[in-house]
Amino acid sequence: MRGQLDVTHTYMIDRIHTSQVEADAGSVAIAGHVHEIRDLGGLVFLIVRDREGLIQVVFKEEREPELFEAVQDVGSEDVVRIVGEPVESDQAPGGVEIAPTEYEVIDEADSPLPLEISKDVDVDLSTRLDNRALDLRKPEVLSVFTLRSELMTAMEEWFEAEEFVDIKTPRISKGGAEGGAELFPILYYDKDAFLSQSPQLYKQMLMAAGYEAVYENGTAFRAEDFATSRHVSEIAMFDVELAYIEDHHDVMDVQEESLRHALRAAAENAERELDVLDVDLQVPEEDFPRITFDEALDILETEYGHFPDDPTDLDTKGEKLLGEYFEEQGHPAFFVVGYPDEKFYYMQDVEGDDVASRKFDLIYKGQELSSGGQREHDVERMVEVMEEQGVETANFEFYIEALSFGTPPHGGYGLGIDRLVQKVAELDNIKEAIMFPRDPNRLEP
Ligand code: AMO
Repeated sequence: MRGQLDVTHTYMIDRIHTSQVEADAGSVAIAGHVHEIRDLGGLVFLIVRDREGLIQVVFKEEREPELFEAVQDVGSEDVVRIVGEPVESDQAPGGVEIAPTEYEVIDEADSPLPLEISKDVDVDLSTRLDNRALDLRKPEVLSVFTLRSELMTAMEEWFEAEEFVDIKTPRISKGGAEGGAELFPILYYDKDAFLSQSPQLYKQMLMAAGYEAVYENGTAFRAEDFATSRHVSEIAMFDVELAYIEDHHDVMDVQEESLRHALRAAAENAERELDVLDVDLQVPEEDFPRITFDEALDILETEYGHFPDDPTDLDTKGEKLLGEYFEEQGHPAFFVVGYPDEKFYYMQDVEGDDVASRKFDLIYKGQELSSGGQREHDVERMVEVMEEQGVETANFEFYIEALSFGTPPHGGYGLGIDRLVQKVAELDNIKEAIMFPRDPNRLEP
């Protein structure tokens, strides 16, 4: 963790965190949820949980009869505050236990609990998500989100240090850049509108406007009808755009360095979380390999006899196999560059290029994490591509116009944060990386 949340302000309930409790340091106050209760006759062990961990409190009938009597009514997940003397104990988690001198139940929890918090019982993901507010209490789930917070803080830190401007683009739009079928329609007063699929058009308009380098830590909505472990309907997207680039390699450099910085920060500052999650996070210190799309197809064919169904894209299996191929060579992350038949905003068919487009994907641990590339800043050329592709230019007039008043060469990418967290925390399903995920069948909690 980035340091302890300071819970000792005078206006807060008097307590310290469980992780700050030291044996023989004099009386302390702690507060948290009752994680576990063990009743051994004349002895009651309470394991109390706060954001920083667990601590054992031992109530002895002989030693503190009144508190012992009071604790008989305690229930799992009650919120309690305990004052007492920390003493060394080999059997206690963390090697310290508290002998209580004060005990107070701040709030009682209803019982029975619909979901076990402390016991490692195998519950399917759907039940966990139905009871997400309770599921989020589990130390291993909390660790996912403190790790996520660490990654995002470090990511933003990198872009701030590099003087990128933090932007916010609209979540409500008249159309989308990524494909009509994936738009969520909404009623906007008396007009039809959509939830934003991506800040794509806006970040490019900001390049035309001279903002030079921007990032947006935002949300994107995709109405894909999926049932996979890597798709959700509401995604956390980290978008980046920068101008005056030579080519798409400058964009990949930014992505590579910022991701390495975030992973390093997680490895250093989220040690406890990684430990709880049993993850050995290896930071890819070497340059990420950059292979062309054709080279990717070659590897799949010669090494695995695999041919993606769509010859212009890599399929899930193809990404996974390429992931294994590069992982064996010590590269968990690599770029695939030059996808054919790309969206109109990517620069394509450039004379002298050995690739069909300047579009790349970043693949990390066998899964696509981001798409990006150099954009077409020559508006006439872009409109030609739009027409070739049958894109209705009338829907993009504000964008075409914005780019027609002088636009520097630029490029960028969109990084799927939920997928990043899924891969770093080694979670089976992307939904485990999201506090309250949305999919075609889930609108609550
Ligand atoms: P793209 O559509 O590839 O590119 O999205 C970028 C990244 O966002 C994540 N992502 C998703 N994650 C979970 N569930 C989904 N349904 C989902 N859809 C996308 C992925 C993906 O790599 N405008 C371009 C980016 C750019 O060129 O700047 C775009 O949105 O990790």
